[in-house]
Amino acid sequence: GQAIHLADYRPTPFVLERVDLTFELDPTETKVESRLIFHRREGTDPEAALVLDGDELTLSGLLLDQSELPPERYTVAPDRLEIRGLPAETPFEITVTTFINPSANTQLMGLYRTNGIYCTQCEAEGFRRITYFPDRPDVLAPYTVNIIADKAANPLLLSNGNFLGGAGFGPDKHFAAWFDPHPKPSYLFALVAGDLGVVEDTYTTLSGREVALKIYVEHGKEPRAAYAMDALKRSMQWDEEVFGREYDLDIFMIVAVSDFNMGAMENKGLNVFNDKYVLADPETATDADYANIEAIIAHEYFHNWTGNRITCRDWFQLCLKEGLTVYRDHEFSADQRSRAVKRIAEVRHLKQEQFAEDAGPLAHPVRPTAYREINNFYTATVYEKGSEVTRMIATILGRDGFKKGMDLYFERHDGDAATVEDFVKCFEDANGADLSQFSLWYHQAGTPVVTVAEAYDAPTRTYTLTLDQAIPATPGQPSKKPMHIPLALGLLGASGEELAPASVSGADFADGVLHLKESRQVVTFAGIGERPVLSINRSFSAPVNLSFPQAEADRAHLARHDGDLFSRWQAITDLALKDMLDGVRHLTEGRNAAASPALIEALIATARDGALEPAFRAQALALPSEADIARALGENSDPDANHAARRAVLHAVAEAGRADFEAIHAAMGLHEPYSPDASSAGRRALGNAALSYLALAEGDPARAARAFAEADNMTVQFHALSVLAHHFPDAAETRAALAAFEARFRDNALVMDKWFSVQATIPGEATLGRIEALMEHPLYNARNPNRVRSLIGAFSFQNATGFNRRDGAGYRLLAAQILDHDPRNPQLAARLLTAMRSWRMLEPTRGAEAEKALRSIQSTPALSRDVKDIVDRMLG
Ligand code: HT7
Ligand code: ZN
Repeated sequence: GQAIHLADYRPTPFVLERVDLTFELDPTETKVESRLIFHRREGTDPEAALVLDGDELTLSGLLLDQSELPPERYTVAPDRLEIRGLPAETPFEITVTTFINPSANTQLMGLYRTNGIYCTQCEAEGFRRITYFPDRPDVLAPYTVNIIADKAANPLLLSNGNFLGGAGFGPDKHFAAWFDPHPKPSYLFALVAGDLGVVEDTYTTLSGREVALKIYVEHGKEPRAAYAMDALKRSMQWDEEVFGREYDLDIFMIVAVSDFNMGAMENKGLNVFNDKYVLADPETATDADYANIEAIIAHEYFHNWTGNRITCRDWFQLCLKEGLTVYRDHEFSADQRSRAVKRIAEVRHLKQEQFAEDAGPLAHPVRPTAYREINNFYTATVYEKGSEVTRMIATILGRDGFKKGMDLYFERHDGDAATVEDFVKCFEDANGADLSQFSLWYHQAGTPVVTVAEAYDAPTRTYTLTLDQAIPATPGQPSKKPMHIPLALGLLGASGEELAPASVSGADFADGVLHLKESRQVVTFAGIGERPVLSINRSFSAPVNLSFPQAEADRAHLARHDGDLFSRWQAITDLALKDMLDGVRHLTEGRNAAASPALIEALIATARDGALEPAFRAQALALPSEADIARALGENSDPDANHAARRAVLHAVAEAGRADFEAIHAAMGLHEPYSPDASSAGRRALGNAALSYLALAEGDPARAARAFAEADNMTVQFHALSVLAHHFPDAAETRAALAAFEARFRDNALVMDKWFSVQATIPGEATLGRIEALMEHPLYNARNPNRVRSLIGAFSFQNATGFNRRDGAGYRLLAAQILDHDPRNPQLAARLLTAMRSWRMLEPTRGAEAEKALRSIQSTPALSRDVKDIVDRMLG
């Protein structure tokens, strides 16, 4: 496939004025009639043809101003319709008729069927699978949509905008008409039809307009949508209070479906969700599920302003809506929950996903300049690093400066299809700032490494930091320019107090933020009366890797005293990671791995500290993951050694803290009536963490089996099941618990996804056999993306030792799965393949096996563009 380049962007030669769609729904032969009114853009070539996009379409009718077009005036193919000889001056109407088969649509892009429901997914390029259309985000128009369908099977007929009216249509059918007055690109189009239950509510906006809120779910599941509704109302209110943004239609609808390629979709007024991110009750959803629902409901709602009212000019600008909207949903969750704990969870996720991507063959800039398949750019870099870049703008300009920039952005670009440059310019203009160097964050891939060296000179009372920045080479970008890196920092005295310097030279330093802009800067803090302990990159103010071999005692000091809670967590994590890396080395030398006294002391003191919120203590106890160890090694990674070293550290902590963990487990009220609020969730998280350590210390499944049996909510029950499965996979207690769980929840697909996942993530080489057996389970369903991700995805992304078997069997299993899924659902196949994005960091034996598996995929004929693009880049 040919790459698409940002440099080739041109506006369309025709302006689309209006869209009028009529759907006659049929499971296998849906008729789509599309009437489009265009006029030629001023100043463009009067001869230019109108080119419409298609994807696997057959044209069955084409009219110009209601008259048939002679065949010499157009050329048609499944992916393209070109019409020539169109009027130069006056508007004209094109009527296109196509027939499509929603039941045969296994890609889940365009119009498809899921559980008897008609549903659409149009981002990024799914609308062209419905009708020939200028399917690009800079073509905006108001839409009228008429839906005709069998009445008994489809009592509900939904589309974007406001409901215009409906009526009977012949003996068995009915129709409904919708009008969306807000001009939108085709990727925000949605249609849903079928028979669903509904949860209804209303919201009164700041200016007093009443909005009808409806969440549609399968009949019988209505009670499980209550939390989503609550999260929606809180999101609407928060966007008014914090960003001054009100909702703009009479109705806001969410539909939950069980077959969906991603999390959710922000279609104007009619969001479509993976039901995993809507449905929750205490017996079937964990605290993590509740937090995800809150975040994703908010995210999609926030897109109404950042994405829909202001959309992207082209798909290179994807971070304009995604990075910004992730930033907004992060801020929302931080305000609803604990800011520090939320930040820790975000950074964990950022490092696990984005830092891993940025360090491998799929690294790309937040704002790329070329792609072969846009679906492959819905990445951690565009979303999570995109959010971090927005956060840094807020750090650099301050709260008020950021707000001024956002207000100008909304004012200047409402109704536009905008670019990243437009966005940045608003912050510059509103603040009189120059963000040109800062903008490199959008254009340079790779995670910067900031090297820190410190020196204290007692006689002159000066503390000196030498800071170097280096950005690793990434595909297509061998060398980089220095960036503007905002580093929040503090200097701590011996009793933990903040030391205020009399002056700072060598860098701009304001409000506790040091602005690193050159490849090397020597920064001097004057008037420091004692050797300080440096707390740097507080709250993770910049998404960088620090190379700072800070003394163990200093890390312990920060873990105990830092005023920035994030940095306390970071200090504990640094201590633990050092022990784990030492452990990996010791194990390869035939020695034992262990935990340092400094780590044990800091960790147990934190775990016991009743003045700290339980959710924070739980985050500290989680310690770095095996993937964190692999990334820190950077090369020659042996997942078995990483696992063993991590386990040894956890084990040492467990033994040392056994009595404390028993007390914590008993004190966290795991049997109290369930409430999903953040502080109750934090207590459960801490109690569950204690149970994990107790299982290690005791080496016996009895306690986890008891916790499993006594649990009255999914958070506690599923954690107990995970402890059983992951620590005691062959115990009778584990077999019994897995069987009891299956018997109880076999009719609940979302819970059964957890059952598949917990088994897929059992460490060790034996799990591959389990995966093969589970693929034969009657409830395994290769057509349901959630189920595939729960088994194959969990195994390949979250089971380092099981997946990275030395003999390469894990890679071969994944390769076979990718080739199996690719013809049906290329998006799903391509995403699964990214599980191997870090293959170049593996030790040589596994690396060679991984490469063989990748080459076997690459040499398979007729790969989708999605898989081809990923595999070529992975091997490139
Ligand atoms: N904007 C949405 C992205 C999305 C998507 C992209 C490609 C294929 C299917 C998809 N489903 C949803 C989701 C979001 O970021 O809000
Ligand atoms: Zn989004």
